[in-house]
Amino acid sequence: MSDLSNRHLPNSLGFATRAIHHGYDPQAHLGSLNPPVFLTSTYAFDSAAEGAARFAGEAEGFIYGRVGNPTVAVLERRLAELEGGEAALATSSGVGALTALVWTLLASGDEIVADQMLYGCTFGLFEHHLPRFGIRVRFADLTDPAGLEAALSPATRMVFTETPSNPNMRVVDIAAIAAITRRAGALFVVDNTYCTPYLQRPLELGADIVTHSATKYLGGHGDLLAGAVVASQEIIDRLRFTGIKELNGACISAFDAFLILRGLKTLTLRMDRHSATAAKLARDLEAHPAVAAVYYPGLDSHPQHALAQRQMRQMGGMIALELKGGLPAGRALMDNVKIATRAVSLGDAETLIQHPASMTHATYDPDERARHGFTDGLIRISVGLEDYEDLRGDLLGAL
Ligand code: 3LM
Repeated sequence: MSDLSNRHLPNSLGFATRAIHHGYDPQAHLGSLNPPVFLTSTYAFDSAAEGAARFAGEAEGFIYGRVGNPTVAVLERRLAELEGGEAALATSSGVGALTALVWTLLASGDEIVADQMLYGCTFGLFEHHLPRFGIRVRFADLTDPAGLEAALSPATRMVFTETPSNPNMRVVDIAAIAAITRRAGALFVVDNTYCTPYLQRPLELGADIVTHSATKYLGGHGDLLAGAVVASQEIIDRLRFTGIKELNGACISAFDAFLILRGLKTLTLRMDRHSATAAKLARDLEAHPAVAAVYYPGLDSHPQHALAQRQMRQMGGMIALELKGGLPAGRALMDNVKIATRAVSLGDAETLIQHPASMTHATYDPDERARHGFTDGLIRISVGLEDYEDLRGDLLGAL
């Protein structure tokens, strides 16, 4: 989908400049600094023949809101540019992006190899639901490339990882996994929600597809749900004209696209601040006598610290920790905080604290939690944009 307001900036320009300007020309919209929100479900055709040509892909132009919208198109151009991909598709949620992907690109008999630790509903989709459609998911430790080699089969069509993983911050070597996946003739998908393209660009490291929950840092304000896929034009066309159009219908609203474009203007500032505050808090928490372990890639104690420093611009705003008192102590910590908010989701201005085993990752039963390697006592913090000293006082005081 394209329209007249496209403005291509040379990619020699910096990330922040492109996050603010790419893909929108105010002069094509009466000088409006911000993209107009096109609140329309459908589009008028000049003639019957022209409408037919648009449907056939032979003429430019929008046809129906489920497959495209001018405001959404600005967001898609901008996300593609920032991830270094050819094209992007915005969706109604992160899960909507994932189902568009698997319904469109896979068929019964195909296999996915996924890292052993995934966001709870991604795990639920993969482990509990895809088998009903004849798609098998093999889980492997993708922090070790040998783990992938062992799990590949002739039926492997897709390799999937988050890095860092939600919730326990495992870091996967994108370039190493991409090379093996390519040799196997499969597609490598990286969920880049935790990093955003400002901190990490998987496509530049050899991944084929990037997915996002744009609900998180891309939107940045906890006021919308959205997702995105960035990939080649060929894959995005298939996702748009099959995945969203005929399979899951998970199209984003123009208003939510507008809000994400607004969020992107401050993405670099926010990520700088989330990362700087989280790095300091991770160190403070690790030094506290009540804390058994802190999982944060910026810490020397993190098993993939050196890889994270190579692969990520900064270490991001997510921290996981375990207390010496286990789950009861974790619950007490959650109940004692006054500034941090007890809530799931992440990437908001507000610091959010939650208990994965009973909340975001309750889709893993106790056996699955043990098999996939995360503990009942784990607590996750999405470090917000509040003053560091206030957060430090809140969290250490609550401990
Ligand atoms: C959460 N995560 O609190 P939506 N990929 C990743 C994610 O973290 C998420 C999605 C995809 C959380 C949501 S839990 C009930 C709340 C790495 C979401 C899915 O469909 O936009 O929520 O994205 O960890």
